[in-house]
Amino acid sequence: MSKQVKNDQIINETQSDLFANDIQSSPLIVQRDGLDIEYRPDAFSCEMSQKWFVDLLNKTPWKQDEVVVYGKRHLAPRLSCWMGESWMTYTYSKNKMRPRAWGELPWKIKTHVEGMTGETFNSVLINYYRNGQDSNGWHADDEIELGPQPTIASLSLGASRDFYLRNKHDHKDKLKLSLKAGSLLMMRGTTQDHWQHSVPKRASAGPRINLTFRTMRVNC
Ligand SMILES: O=C(O)CCC(=O)C(=O)O
Repeated sequence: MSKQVKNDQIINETQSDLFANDIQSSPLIVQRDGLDIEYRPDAFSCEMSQKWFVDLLNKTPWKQDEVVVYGKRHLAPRLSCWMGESWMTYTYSKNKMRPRAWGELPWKIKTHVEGMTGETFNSVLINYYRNGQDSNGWHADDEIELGPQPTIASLSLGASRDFYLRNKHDHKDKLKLSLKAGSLLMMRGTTQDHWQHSVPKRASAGPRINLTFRTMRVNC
């Protein structure tokens, strides 16, 4: 059974504790204030997600991108690899990026995610958080190349990490999920217009890989 939070329900700081402490074990849908997410904690089995984690860790051509924070260039606090088709470009933190060709395993995982969600994707950004010091700051996946109201499927492997969402118009309005291995988080509709997300540092977290499947648009 899904836990549903409807449009008209205001989740205040106290109510967001609903998500704060527990390791969510049943599917969760939240649709309110422009947010439209669906979290499936057990989308993929432990065996499958462990195997995928090890294979991706060893076979992905990781690189450490640069990010611009307050006008200064820094190395991103994580390793990444973007895969897709040769015509694609993506402007991220003032860098024009080109994708690598699809690897066999990311393509296979994409077909599983598509089969499970009924969506189609043509690219994936794979992030590797080497330990709890690696992180992903507040941002929305609202790059022009993704077109309006993008659907994004986010698969987590390895260590669980806290994932926060905050309302762009009221930063006190926050939700927290613990994204565990084998889980799938769908972000849809106007989520990227009205909400930001982040993966903060956590002292003792182990290695984690996250794949966000996206659709890059040709003309936008
Ligand atoms: O690691 C995650 O769960 C989030 C990744 C993310 O925010 C992104 O790739 O834009």
